[in-house]
Amino acid sequence: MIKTLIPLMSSFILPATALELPNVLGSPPAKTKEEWLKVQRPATLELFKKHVYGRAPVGKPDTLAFKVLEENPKAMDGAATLKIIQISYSGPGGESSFKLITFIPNKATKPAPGYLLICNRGPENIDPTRKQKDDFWPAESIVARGYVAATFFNGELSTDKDLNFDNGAHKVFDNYEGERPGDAWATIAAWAWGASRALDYFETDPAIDATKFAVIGHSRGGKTALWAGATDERFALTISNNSGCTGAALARRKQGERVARINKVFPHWFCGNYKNFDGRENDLPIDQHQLIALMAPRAVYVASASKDDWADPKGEFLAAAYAGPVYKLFGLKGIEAVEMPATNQPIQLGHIGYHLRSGKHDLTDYDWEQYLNFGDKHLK
Ligand code: GTR
Repeated sequence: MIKTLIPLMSSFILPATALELPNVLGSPPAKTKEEWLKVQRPATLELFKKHVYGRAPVGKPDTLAFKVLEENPKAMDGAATLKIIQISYSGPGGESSFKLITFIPNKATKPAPGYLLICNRGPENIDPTRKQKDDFWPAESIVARGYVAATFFNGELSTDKDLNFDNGAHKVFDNYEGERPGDAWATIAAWAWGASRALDYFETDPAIDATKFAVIGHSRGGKTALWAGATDERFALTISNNSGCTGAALARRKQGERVARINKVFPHWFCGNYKNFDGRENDLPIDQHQLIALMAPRAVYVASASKDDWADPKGEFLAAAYAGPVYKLFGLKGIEAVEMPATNQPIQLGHIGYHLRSGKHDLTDYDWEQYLNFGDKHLK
């Protein structure tokens, strides 16, 4: 593996402690966007499948079906139409389904763009009746800005503690002879698969513009959003909120949560092969700046919180910055800086956005405000 000392952009100033990272442009480095798309992007994605997130056994299944469970054209005091869709699928292991909650702005005069939140918190955070409201999913504000507010609960695709992979999408599609392969998908990949199936639904709804959709998640949901954006090029914008280890943060910085720790406490999140890198971050064939680069030329946003050392804000920032050379191949701007911005000073110049919110590990109104501003540039 060819490693390059960063930075890779001539305009960049060397950071004080240079990390040795795999070249974001691949090996040998792509020199044109065509080379990137044809050779190095697929090769990079393959490395993440094989060593980190695992391989989904199926994309859009032939058995995928949508059923409207509830529809209310006067939700949110008339501002939105609420649709709760049951997304069901079947395969060798039987059938399963999950619920997609969708508020479509009524004032829209054309198919509306939107934000799909992968919810890793409880039902009270995504209450479709809106009796309970929470900053984690400010659906009213999203709708007021002209966007579809959509969400689903990750645990309906695969529970967040299940080590046997015996429910949801795993129960339906896992069909391995003998031992589970080291590159078999795990829960993060199953949640990301669910995000893609939600997008399949949006493609069928004439009130929704599925070509202008953001996928967003917080923490483990942020790791999932990045994987969804990497594996499904239909997502126009990918947003990682405080995703940390094996999300946006560079593994080789070895700050905050580390690979061995995440594999020990959450053995069901990543594929079996990822455990080969416990305590061996430098031997990973990829690092997380390359995951962010897989979004190019689509828009991507990474956000950190100042008191979230566990997620390594600086590692998240640098990964976003070091994805830049791939965007350059497309003639697009990235972050264009290697110094972290001050708190609450969002960088939204180009196709890679970043902010460091003051405060703790969370998804807040402040974060959403920045994501909606970024969406105004890239989704409208
Ligand atoms: C933590 C975990 C992080 C992050 C977080 C969350 O316990 O160490 O990687 O994902 O949970 O999802 O809230």
